[in-house]
Amino acid sequence: MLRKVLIANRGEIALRVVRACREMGIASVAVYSDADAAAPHVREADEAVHIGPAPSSESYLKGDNIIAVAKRVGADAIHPGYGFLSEREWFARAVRDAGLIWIGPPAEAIGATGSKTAARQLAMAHDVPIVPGTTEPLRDAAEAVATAAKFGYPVLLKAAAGGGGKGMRVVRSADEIAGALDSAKREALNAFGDDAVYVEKYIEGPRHVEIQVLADAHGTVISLGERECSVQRRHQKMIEEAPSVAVSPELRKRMGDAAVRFAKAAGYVNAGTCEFLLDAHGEFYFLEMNTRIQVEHPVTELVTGIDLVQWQLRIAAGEAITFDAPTAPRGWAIECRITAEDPSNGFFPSTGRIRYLHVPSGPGVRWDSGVETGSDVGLTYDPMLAKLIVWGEDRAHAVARMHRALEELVVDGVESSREFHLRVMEDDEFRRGDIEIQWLERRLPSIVGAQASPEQVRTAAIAAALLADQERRARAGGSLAGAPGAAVTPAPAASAPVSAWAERARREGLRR
Ligand code: MV4
Repeated sequence: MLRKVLIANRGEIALRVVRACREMGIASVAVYSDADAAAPHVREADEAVHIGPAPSSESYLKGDNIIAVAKRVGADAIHPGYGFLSEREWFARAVRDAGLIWIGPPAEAIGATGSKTAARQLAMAHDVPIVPGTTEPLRDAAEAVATAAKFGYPVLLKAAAGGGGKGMRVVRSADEIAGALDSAKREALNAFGDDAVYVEKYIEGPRHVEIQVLADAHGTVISLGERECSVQRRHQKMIEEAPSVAVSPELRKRMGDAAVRFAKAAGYVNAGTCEFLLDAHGEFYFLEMNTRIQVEHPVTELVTGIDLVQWQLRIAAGEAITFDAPTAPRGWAIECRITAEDPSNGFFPSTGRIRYLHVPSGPGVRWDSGVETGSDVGLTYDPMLAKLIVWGEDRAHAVARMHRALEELVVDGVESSREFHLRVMEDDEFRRGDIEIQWLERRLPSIVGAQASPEQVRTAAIAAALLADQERRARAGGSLAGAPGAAVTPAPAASAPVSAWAERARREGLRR
């Protein structure tokens, strides 16, 4: 077994790994930037090492330094979490070359799945269905026009090195194709340093359904079933669940078998996820493999009873998978990503100190978070404050439980997505499971514009009256201002600097 694990990450996932280590009697080592000196993941780990200033390029992304720290503290393995260095082939290789155990797939498997065109070829060769289209980059616009004609409009131009929707263009007719190809290539070159673009048939209104796999180093690969991740906005998932209302036991078996075939073909070891589109006719298409533990892994843990992070550690240590793949999910799990964003203001990032945090609890509730009362929320890292995850006997029970848990949650000091998530739990279409990847964008106006509750109207009226009173007192000067020296409250500054948008845009590509 492993003795000491260095966690090359921060926030909730770092804490998640600390917890897995502690339950297994493995020592944990946190690393932290200036911004995270007081963070819970640092306090909870057995040891913590400062690795640099706040920007991740100078701390959490400095792979060579992190490896040096691991050697110095006598760690025998590195867990990368998600984001940051987790899917960098060079880092997985460097960790191994340094004589350390990499808690993730072999560098070769990251390489084999990294390019979309290569992954499509691998899928095709192993009977894993892919979206109709090419598996080679386009040479020029003429070839794009000819290919699109073959598959029929609309088509989607995609960056071969792509991810997160960058370098992607929907094309609905031949006269749009040359312009779309140019801009897709430019965007791909900018984002990935590679302008290769290929063509797929555009699937309208699919669901995003992914399969969790677990593979050991002895050739055993199992599927742990699906997660439904369709509730997303601009490629950021907001709500995930397991199982999916759209997946029957028979479809689960076929998708699971396809994911296992792909993982085997890629030489995959450890926890990984195969992403699929599932169309309205029940046809599924492999998109890509995510070669890391994912943000949404807890919903799978709750319906399978399997601790995925502990199995990541066991598999990295060479242990074999000793149990059979679960035949069916047990009950229903839903995860809400609670972010420091203001949904009523275009999800504008919110910053400040968390003055008070009340964490939901009670039956079937799990809270995975890297913040607490007193934490400062800035723009340097991802805006996710916490994952609120619930388990219920069935979907309706899980939705009711999530609603109850969200009502218990108090986040004071920064704006949060709590209200937004409450309104989604109340939404008729969501409650029917009637969702697909464009659902949230389409439904957002009615969700964020939802009628305020009588309680909210009352609170707002009281707040307005208090403010008006305060302003009257301020205008009247000292004589009306109550206690001597009572501060004249200045007009609140714009809630966040405009540069928050630039910061967000910069970060968008890093977030998963
Ligand atoms: C697609 C698609 C429709 N048709 N491919 C977006 C990111 C990348 N991972 C794949 N993506 C898509 N590929 C075809 N042929 C629609 C999307 C897509 C999407 C997929 C999963 C989750 C959210 C999405 C949001 C917009 C578009």
